[in-house]
Amino acid sequence: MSDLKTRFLEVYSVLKSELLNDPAFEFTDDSRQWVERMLDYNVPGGKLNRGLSVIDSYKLLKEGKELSDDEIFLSSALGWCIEWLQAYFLVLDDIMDSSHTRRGQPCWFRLPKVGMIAVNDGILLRNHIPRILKKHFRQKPYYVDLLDLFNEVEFQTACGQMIDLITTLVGEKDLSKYSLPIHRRIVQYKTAYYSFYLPVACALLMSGEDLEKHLLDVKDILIEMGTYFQVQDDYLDCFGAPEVIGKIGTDIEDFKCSWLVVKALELSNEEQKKFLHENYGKDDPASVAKVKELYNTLKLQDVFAEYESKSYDKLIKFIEAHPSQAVQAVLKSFLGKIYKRQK
Ligand code: DMA
Ligand code: MG
Ligand code: MG
Ligand code: MG
Repeated sequence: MSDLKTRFLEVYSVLKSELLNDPAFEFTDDSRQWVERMLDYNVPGGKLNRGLSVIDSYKLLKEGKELSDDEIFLSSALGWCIEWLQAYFLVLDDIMDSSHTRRGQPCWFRLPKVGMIAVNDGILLRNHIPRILKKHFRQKPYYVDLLDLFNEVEFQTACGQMIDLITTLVGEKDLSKYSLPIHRRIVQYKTAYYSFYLPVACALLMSGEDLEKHLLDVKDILIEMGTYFQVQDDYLDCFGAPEVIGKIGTDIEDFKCSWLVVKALELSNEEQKKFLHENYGKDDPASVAKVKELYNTLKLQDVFAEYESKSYDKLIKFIEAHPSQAVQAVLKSFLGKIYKRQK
């Protein structure tokens, strides 16, 4: 494990222990154990790309200068706030998407002892973020901007989840309304802001930069990258190996406006469209298998491979047009981490 990742994980233990000793609540042994188990189960088990990229980005913005212990701690703490935000959204997303597994284990709400307590656990995870920020950033000149940033991005993500969910409302299942612009709008809000814009914005705030001034030209690139990232997620939902991505796909059963179904609709003849209308969004394995069969007939794996390499070229051009070398380095390192990802 890289040194930075080890340090990052140490910061998790510090933050967790502070939250478990929060003086605003009189913990009993039971309640402390519950929160500890809930955090360990839901917060640190992912790829940690979003969290680690705050430290990476901050380092690149400092143009390679060695970071002090304090700077490493603070950028890690911000990284963890993003991981906490992600854990909060995922705990609730898995309930709403009726998912079974996440990160190679049953979804939190699937544990018999947890069930719908997971809803409140999601709220708790969300409430931990301002507590971490208050403890470590209250005295910083950028504290208000930081709170505002997390609030804005949380709102955007929740709106993205809303449009993802209302697009699939039972009783209004109509595939013909699915299109690339609708898909784009959903993924921009539900994924791109919190996964791509937020880490870089955190690093910029920590470097004392004015967000308004700096982000205008980077934001579009980050949103574009986030869109590409969610298209990969949609692709892996169907074509990824569950043991590698750590989750079993549910997009077909859930009637999701996934990139794959949008592409399938674009490429289908009338007969295939009818077939798709008949089988998409049904919670039975035979219908799901039929949809996957059609995806194969339409060679969606090749269509995706082409999309992937085109997006990469487009993003690289976009990035290289940016005036700052430090910002270019941040963006390229980000892109390098997700290009052709298998999980
Ligand atoms: C999830 O989209 C978005 C958020 C904000 C959690 P998704 O349901 O496609 O994610 P996953 O495939 O990980 O369940
Ligand atoms: Mg989901
Ligand atoms: Mg979802
Ligand atoms: Mg998905």
